Amino acid sequence: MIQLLTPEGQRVAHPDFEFSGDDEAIAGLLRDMVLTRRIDAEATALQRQGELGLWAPLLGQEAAQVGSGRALGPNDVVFPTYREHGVAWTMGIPPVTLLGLFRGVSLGGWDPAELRFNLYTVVIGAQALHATGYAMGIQRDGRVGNNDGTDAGVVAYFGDGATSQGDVNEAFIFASSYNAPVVFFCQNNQWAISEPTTRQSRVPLYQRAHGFGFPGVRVDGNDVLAVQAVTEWAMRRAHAGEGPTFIEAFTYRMGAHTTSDDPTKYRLADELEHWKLKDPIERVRALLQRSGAVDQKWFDDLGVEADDLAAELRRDCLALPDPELAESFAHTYADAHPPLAAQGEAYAEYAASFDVDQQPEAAR
Ligand SMILES: Cc1ncc(C[n+]2csc(CCOP(=O)(O)OP(=O)(O)O)c2C)c(N)n1
Repeated sequence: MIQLLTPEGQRVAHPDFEFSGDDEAIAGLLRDMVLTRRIDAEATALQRQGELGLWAPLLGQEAAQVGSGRALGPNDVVFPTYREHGVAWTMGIPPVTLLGLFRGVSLGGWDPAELRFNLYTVVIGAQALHATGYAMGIQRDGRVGNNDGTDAGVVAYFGDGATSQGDVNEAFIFASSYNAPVVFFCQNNQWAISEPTTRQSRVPLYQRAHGFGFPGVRVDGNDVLAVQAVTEWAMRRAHAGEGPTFIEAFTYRMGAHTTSDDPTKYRLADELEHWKLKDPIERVRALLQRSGAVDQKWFDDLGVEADDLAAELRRDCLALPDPELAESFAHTYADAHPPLAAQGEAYAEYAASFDVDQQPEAAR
């Protein structure tokens, strides 16, 4: 397993991978992870208070998401699953737009083309095929192997459970057959809801890639420096036209699968205690404290920034407008067509039937 920073916050060397950033870059990664965790905690609280229908917490996966997100270049395109709040943060998605989805007032809210971050995918593994098809398109557009700053790549995020899904395996075959510039980034958080990874795969997940004919690596998913270094390497391969890579980020989902799940029903408490010692944020904090790269005021300011961000998120979430259902007839298809117009009219008539002022006196 590739590691550049131990759980105790000691940097270690690896023969093939090196973190390219300086102290400032490391502090930036810590800031990203702390703010991501704060957004996640606030969203979880909002769900518990009935303000969101559901939330998929990422607690414990901050390094896997921030490290990989920060490895992406200006032309790269992301196909996420439903838990990629930290990647979304690195791509510049305003966090409140994510909450809009889970509050049920929006079907997205950001422009995937502009932000290069596609919509969340709840259908397990479907985005692996979308990502591979998109990568094949990039390749045919001549956007790989130019080595002039225009090269592009694609990242598909998914969980360990998704690797059991047909779509993901089909994506592997297409990506390998066509040498597509796609990085498959698997966050092995050990559980697919209540199903442990070990029951789904007889070999470590990264080894499966070799059977499809492309490199697979396992990185310490709680080590943000290693995740960034490994993802940069995989993106360089994609950009250079060297084909797909599979990254298994070995991590742990410290919270529930979603807010409607209770992991105490299937997981031992000891397991969680063990992983708490590998916390992705604490090891970077220890490193920066020991090296003196930042002072105590920097940490204090970050705490204030995180609380302010959470307060703003809460305020903006509660202020999100409810959608007009009638609008969905305008947004479902690119162009209008007669059956849709008829459905829209039928809906308008039905909705009006609830307006008592519109009804005759006898019917009220
Ligand atoms: C095609 C499909 N089958 C089943 C489900 C129900 N489902 C939702 S999440 C989940 C487990 C996913 O596990 P994993 O891929 O490891 O992702 P994690 O949430 O652990 O990151 C399942 C089976 C679904 N959303 N889509």
